[in-house]
Amino acid sequence: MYKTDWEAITPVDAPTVDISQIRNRFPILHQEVNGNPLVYLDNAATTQKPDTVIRALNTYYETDNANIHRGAHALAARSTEYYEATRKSVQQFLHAQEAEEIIFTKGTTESINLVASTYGRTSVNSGDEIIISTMEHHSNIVPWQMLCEAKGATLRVIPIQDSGELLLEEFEKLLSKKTKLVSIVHVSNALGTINPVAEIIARAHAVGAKVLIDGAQSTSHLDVDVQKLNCDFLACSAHKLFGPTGVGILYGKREILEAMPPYQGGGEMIKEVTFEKTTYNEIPFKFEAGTPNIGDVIAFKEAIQFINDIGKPAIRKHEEELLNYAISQLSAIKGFIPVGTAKQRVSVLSFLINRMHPFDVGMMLDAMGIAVRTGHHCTQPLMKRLGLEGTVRASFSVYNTKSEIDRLAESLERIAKRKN
Ligand code: C6P
Repeated sequence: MYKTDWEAITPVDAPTVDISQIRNRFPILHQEVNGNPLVYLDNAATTQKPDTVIRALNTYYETDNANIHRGAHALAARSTEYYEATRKSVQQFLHAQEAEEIIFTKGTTESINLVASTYGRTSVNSGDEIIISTMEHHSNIVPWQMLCEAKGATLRVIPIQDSGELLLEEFEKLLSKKTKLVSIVHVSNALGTINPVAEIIARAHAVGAKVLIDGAQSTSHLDVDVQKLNCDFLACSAHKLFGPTGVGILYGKREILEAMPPYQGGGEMIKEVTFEKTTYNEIPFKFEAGTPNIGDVIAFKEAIQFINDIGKPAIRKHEEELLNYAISQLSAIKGFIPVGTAKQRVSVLSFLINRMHPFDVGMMLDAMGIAVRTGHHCTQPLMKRLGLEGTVRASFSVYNTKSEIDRLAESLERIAKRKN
């Protein structure tokens, strides 16, 4: 039997968040859209940024801007110090053993592609198998398809139940000595399902496979501990963690990263270059060719600080209250059809209204000042499995309130009645 993952359990004694203090930190939330106060419920797409992140980005360009790891001047030294301080913060945030195991990329997508084109290039061969699941984001499908095509390997897919939960017995059947890698989403962006990744990792390791966790949606809601999970790789994006866009994280175990070939060639990733031969830098620099996104990485540290100041348990408790409240309020609407009803989920709610086209519902909500995402959410194979073109998705973050959910419910009630 698969255990419930430790990280999915809400700490009952978590403190209550000070919601007005938190909202005051987000300038963007205090505006009107289409004549109504903005209700931002598209947090799974990207979260808004607190004042400290915005200020840090400004301060960097006003006072510190310089290239890192090379200049012989004060600004370069300062920029390097701040950039590396963010790496240390990310290490602590993910509970990684060493800061060198944290590589900066431009997002989850690039982190997964990095593993596919480096680890994949040397470790996946003809006849090997890679396992993903039906609920993957396109970022965790296409790189593996491309790799399998290039190498003559096979992509296997774990099926799901109608509730949006993995069929774990089927996963067991897919595992074999041929399995080279299991690449699995921790939390579904389309349905909110929390997958039991600790167990999946243990089963995959038992057949000698490595495991990559797509943590794009889990790191913002759960306390993800890469050492406890024992994953080999984890990918996530700063912009879903109250940080800037254009910054991604790849965590990898030291010995695996050291054995992998570099990703891109260029400056920074080298030790010595001659026309005959180039030797490569140590990790993490081996994987960070060229001038990185310095200012945004530096500002990301403030986003982690924001999360740490509130505390993951308090965030999780608040978001669970919002999810439960939203389920109870929206379920009362005639014509509300939930999509995805997993027992373990984060504050993401996918639904349909009266079989209306999701885009039409999204446009009507927008006219009322409510921001949601509609469509296939970059999970077309999942939508196909569910027999849908897409859904309406409301995703809640720590700055959302029950009164915003009331606004959503009232608006959906009006939309549902209009079409009845
Ligand atoms: N999902 C959503 O609205 P990037 O774009 O590289 O930061 O993240 C890609 C990605 C990978 N995996 C999962 C599970 C994700 O949710 C995402 C991004 C956004 O659901 C934009 S499509």
